[in-house]
Amino acid sequence: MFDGPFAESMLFKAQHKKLIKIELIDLRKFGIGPRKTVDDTPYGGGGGMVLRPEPIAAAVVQAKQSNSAAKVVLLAPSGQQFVQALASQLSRESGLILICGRYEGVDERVTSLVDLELSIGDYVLTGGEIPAMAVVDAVSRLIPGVLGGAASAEVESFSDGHTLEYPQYTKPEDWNGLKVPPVLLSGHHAEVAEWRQAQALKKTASRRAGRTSK
Ligand code: 21W
Repeated sequence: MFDGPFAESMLFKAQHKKLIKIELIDLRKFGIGPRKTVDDTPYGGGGGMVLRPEPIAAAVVQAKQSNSAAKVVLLAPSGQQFVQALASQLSRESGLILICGRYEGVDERVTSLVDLELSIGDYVLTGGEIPAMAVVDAVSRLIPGVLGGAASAEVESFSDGHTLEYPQYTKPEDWNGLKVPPVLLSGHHAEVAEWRQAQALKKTASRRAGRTSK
């Protein structure tokens, strides 16, 4: 599941430049018994399977051998919502150990190994893998050198994650009668900057104020 996204341009280049290092650990390797069991039915009944604590604990021990200072993060639907400010904090850590739950979740005692529980939003996914990829992507792009020049400038001006982006335009100037705002063609940098700021604030107010239309 991780091979595709992590082999894609930005993260691939970042790994190649040794700005980030991604190691994958398959829990099955720490499975119990000849069947390499990693999950079982929940005590007290109910449906589904729950990940046992021992394989996860053994995997965390192995992961800590690469970096004993790494923060242990459990991706869980009940976790704290992952927002830009957290991405920024995590980008300053020396390493992260991301635990992805599957099935119906993980044994609660796993939380004794965990520094932080994160959710990427209030919707139900089938596992923590996609959330883990989202965390890796959002955190990696904040590590100096991961993004190219123009994009890293954008990181700085929108790092709060609260103000939405201003609208962007490229060629053609007139597309089916829809025209590029003249200020953007004017060459007046200060006016462009002012317009963008105003547009960003307008968009933020209309889209993040709980309205259903603009
Ligand atoms: C979905 C795990 C549902 C557990 C009684 C008590 C990680 C996720 C996930 C998943 C349950 C994130 C239960 C946003 C997500 C994740 C798989 C519910 C069943 N029954 N962020 N508990 N959305 N999802 N547990 O789904 O692991 S971060």
